[in-house]
Amino acid sequence: MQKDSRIFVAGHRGLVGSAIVRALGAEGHTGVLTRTRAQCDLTDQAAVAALFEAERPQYVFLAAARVGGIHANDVYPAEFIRDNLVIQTNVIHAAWKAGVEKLLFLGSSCIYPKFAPQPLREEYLLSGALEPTNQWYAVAKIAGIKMCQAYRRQYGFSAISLMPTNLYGPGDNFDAESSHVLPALMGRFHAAKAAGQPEVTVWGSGTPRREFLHVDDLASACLHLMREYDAEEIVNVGTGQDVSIAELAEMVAREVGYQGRIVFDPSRPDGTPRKLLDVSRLTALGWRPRIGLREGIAATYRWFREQGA
Ligand code: GFB
Repeated sequence: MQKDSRIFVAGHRGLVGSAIVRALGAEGHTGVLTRTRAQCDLTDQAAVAALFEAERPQYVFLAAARVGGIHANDVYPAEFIRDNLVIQTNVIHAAWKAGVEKLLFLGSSCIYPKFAPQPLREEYLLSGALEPTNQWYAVAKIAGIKMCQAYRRQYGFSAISLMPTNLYGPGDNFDAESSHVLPALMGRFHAAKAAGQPEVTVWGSGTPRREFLHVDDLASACLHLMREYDAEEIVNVGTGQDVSIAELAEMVAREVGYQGRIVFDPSRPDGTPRKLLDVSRLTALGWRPRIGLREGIAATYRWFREQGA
């Protein structure tokens, strides 16, 4: 990527896309191209084809997706499978047809089998059954990986796929029901502190373990691999360290300054017991995360309060 390359970031208003745009800007890229949904609906095949024909981007970061936490995945299965399949199919195909030099597709650590050995190595893909709550999203993401590999094999298209672990950071969705755990708990502890509530409920048993990566680190990994990596194998992107949900809740409560009780609601699903990525392939490619979880939570809470919460 040259500083003046034409670079399309699909999904630039989301957590990941906005971080990629920030990272490109910070590195002095002047040819960043974005479109809001009103300007180009990525589920509209003809609109996507027309955009690529008109703008002829050279590089594409495919960060547009329907995403959400465990509850949203579970209650909107049709939207999660349909929107993701359609968006990624439209963008990957149009990018290849319009002669894009390289495309980076973002998957998710939930593509791995629910009970795969830990840490999760890239070759565990399709070696077992998926976690039921997010199988719809996972199947769509797996189709995206396979599409990138198929277009590389048949057409020589430089499409690479990264599998990020659970992400968080500025620009996240803090809605109580549809969000991921970290912003959900941040919002809940913040509101409970303000209201003087004696206890806060955390979904599930608190025992599942998750690995959290700050989205600015993910964006840095995306830029690095767009420059340095060009092969069909998927690449995990994470920190290689995880915490239990109970530990995460303690960390978030401490940062927010909430001193009440933390209680667990076992009627809510736990999801996958553990999702820790093996990041040796990424490390061998010369990239490491920089933002620790404690520091990242503090920065995200500062951003959250700046939004007027
Ligand atoms: O963040 P989360 O929804 O992602 O949930 P997943 C992680 C864990 O936190 C689960 C627990 O064990 C939840 O039960 N948890 C506790 C909570 N309190 C809360 C809460 O208030 N909100 C939420 N959301 N969780 C998603 C997938 O799974 O991860 C997606 O469904 C995607 O497809 C994403 O892959 C990265 O890691 O369980």
